[in-house]
Amino acid sequence: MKLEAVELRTVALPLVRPFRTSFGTDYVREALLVRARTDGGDGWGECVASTEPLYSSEFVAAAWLVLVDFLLPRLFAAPSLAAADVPSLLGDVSGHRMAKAALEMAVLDAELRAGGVSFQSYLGGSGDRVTPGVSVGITPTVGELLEVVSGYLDEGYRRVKLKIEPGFDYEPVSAVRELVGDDYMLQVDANTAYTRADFDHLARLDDAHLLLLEQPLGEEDILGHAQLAKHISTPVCLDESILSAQLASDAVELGACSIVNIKPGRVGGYIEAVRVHDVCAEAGVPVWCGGMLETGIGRAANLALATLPGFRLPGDISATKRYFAEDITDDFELVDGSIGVPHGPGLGVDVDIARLERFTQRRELVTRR
Ligand code: SMG
Ligand code: MG
Repeated sequence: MKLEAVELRTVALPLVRPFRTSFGTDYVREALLVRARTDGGDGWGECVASTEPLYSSEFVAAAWLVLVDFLLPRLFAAPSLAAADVPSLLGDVSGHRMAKAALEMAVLDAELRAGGVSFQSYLGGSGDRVTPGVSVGITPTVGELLEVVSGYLDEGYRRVKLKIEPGFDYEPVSAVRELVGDDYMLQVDANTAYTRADFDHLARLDDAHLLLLEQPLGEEDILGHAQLAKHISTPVCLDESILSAQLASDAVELGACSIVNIKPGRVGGYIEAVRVHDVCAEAGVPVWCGGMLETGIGRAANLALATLPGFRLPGDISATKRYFAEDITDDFELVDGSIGVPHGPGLGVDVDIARLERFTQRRELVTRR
C-alpha cells in the first residue's frame, strides 16, 4: 500500500450534557480526525487527545503539529506501507501516543477496507454484541446524580461508573449504591485526584462494594497505587498510568493494580492495545475498554476491541445518544443492554460527509512530496 495524502480535521460535536471530571468540564468534544488516502482507498482514524492537556500531556493542537511535522513524513518516506509496520516507522519519535494511534488507525482502516477484513477479526475478537457501561460526570448535587443515574438505568445500562473527587466521593457513591442495589455493577474513577495522604479516606469506599476504583493517584505514582491496593479491599484499576504493555505488566507485577483500563489512544494504537490485553490475560488480570468521548469512528474500533476474550468487564463504550445529539457516523444504539459490533470491512462504519463538513473547524491536506 502507498500512502498518497493525509487529511486532518478537527470537528466540534456539542455534548448532550456537560461532562465534569476531577480535572475539568467538557461541553463540546473537539475531535481530531485523520483520513489516510492510499492507492487502495481511504481509511479513518481518530485522535483521542482533548483540547487541553488535562487528562494527559497530549492535546489536539500539539497532536496536529506532531502529525504534520514528524509523523506523516515518516510514513510518506516508506516505499510501501503496511499497518503492522506503523509502530516501528514512528518508533523513534518519543511519546505522542495519541497522535501515533490515530495515524495507525487510519492506515489500518484503509488496509482492512481494501482487503475486506473487519477490525474485529484483525484484532482477534469475536461475537456480535458488547455489554457496555456508562460513565457519569460529577454533578452539582447528589440529587441530580441520582436523577442522571436513574435515567441510564431506565435506558438499560448494566454498569455505571461515577466520577469522584475529594468532596464528591463517599456520599454520592453510597447514595447511588442504595439506588442501584447490591448486585449492580458500580465503579468509580478519580482521574488522579487523590494523594498518598488519602488512603484511610479511600478505604471508606470499601463499604460500597465497588467493582473497582480507577486511577485514584497520580499518573506516575505506581508505588503509591501498590501501597493503596494493600490498604483497601476495593480492587485498584489503572488508566492514566498505563502507557504501554510493558507498563501494564510491570504495574500488575508490582501489585499497583488488579484490573486494567485499556484505551488504544493512550497506549499508542490498537496494535499495542492488543499487546496490553495479551500481557494482562497472561497474568490473569481482567481488562476493559476505556472511553474518550469518541465519535462513531473511535467507537466502532473500541467495540471491535472489546470483543477480545480478556475484556471481562463492561467498557466506557456507551450509545451515541449518551454523548451527542448528532454524530458523524450512524448512531450506535443500546438494545437490551448491549450494542452491536460492526462487521463490515475496516471499521465497518461510514462517515456522513455532509455532517462531517458541517462540524469541521479546521482542515488540512498533507500530500506526499
Ligand atoms: O467515552 O464514555 C466515555 C468517557 C469515559 O470517563 C470516561 N473517560 O478517565 O476514563 C476516563 C475518562 C476520560 C475522559 S477525558 C475526555
Ligand atoms: Mg479513567
